[in-house]
Amino acid sequence: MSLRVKVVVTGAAGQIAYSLIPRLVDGKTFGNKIVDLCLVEIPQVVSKLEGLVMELEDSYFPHMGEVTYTDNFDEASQDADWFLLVGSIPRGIVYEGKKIEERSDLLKINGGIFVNQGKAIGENGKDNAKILVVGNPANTNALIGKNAAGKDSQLWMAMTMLDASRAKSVISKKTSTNVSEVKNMIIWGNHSPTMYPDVENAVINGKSGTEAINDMTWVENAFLPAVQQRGKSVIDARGASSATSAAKAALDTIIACENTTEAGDCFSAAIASDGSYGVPEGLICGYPLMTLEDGSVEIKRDISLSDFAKERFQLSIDELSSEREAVKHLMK
Ligand code: NAX
Repeated sequence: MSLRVKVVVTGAAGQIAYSLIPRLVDGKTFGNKIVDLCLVEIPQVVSKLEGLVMELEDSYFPHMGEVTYTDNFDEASQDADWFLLVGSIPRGIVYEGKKIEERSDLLKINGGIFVNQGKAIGENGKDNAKILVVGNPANTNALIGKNAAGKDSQLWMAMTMLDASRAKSVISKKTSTNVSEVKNMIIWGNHSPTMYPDVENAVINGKSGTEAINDMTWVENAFLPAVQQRGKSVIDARGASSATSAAKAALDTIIACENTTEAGDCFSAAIASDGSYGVPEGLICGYPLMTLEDGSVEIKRDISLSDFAKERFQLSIDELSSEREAVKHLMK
């Protein structure tokens, strides 16, 4: 196994990245490996990264290798093992004279970015590179990027770990358990308010979620809205979107991919459907995943869904299909 890992982070001057980047080199996320960082920003702000690099140097990180920054993604992507695609144009900003409010506008603008980044990753990234898309709309950005990369040996994921961690937190409060006792927490579908966090298949203190919670009224009226709308609640309270929790979720996704998943557990991320659970092939859909001993990441296939769960999951699948339709001009 290689003792060095090269990680590319886009959106490196943004708020998630500020919390994320130092923890990539703290010796916990990648264990003993030396981590080379390549930080990417748009030309308008790339010079700010000089300050971040100074802070990294000043922070005493024995596992930190070479650190570079650039606005040239092609250059950054050379031989990289991991890509954390955090950068994207957020909703609410004025872009080329127009305020970006609609998800469809967001899809259009960010879609273009992910075509170019995907192409570069396919051409220059390692054959077994792993790509985690954080920038929204994450699932469809990953779909566009994966399509442009055209290399099936690379693993494209969209982040749903934050949704899973939020769900674990709500369940732990309801059942007075530590968050670490909530396992097999699955987020089905899209990283959007249609996602379906699955209480029934969670394992809480060793018991099935259905048995431990035994209150579908609470699931429907309290739990689902709390998890699905948590991003908005954070924005309302903080005046800015989730940053430190999003960074932690990205780190947890890397750790989940780098280590074998324990029996009876799974982790959440969205990957390309192979038709599993009735999802149209190719959609980047939230699934229960496992990392096997050989390091490959697989969909866990033995989960059964109640009629209630199937109905909710279908809403998210339909949304993913309509997003794919909206960006089909960006796909080969
Ligand atoms: P910020 O606006 O603080 O930072 C984004 C950074 O990306 C900016 O510095 C911008 O210059 C840069 N950028 C834009 N286009 C780029 C490109 N083509 N190449 C490189 N850099 C580029 O946003 P932040 O709060 O850090 O959030 C980043 C993204 O994460 C947003 O799209 C946000 O919606 C998304 N989120 C996703 C979450 C998830 O669970 N998947 C949760 C948190 C967050 O909402």
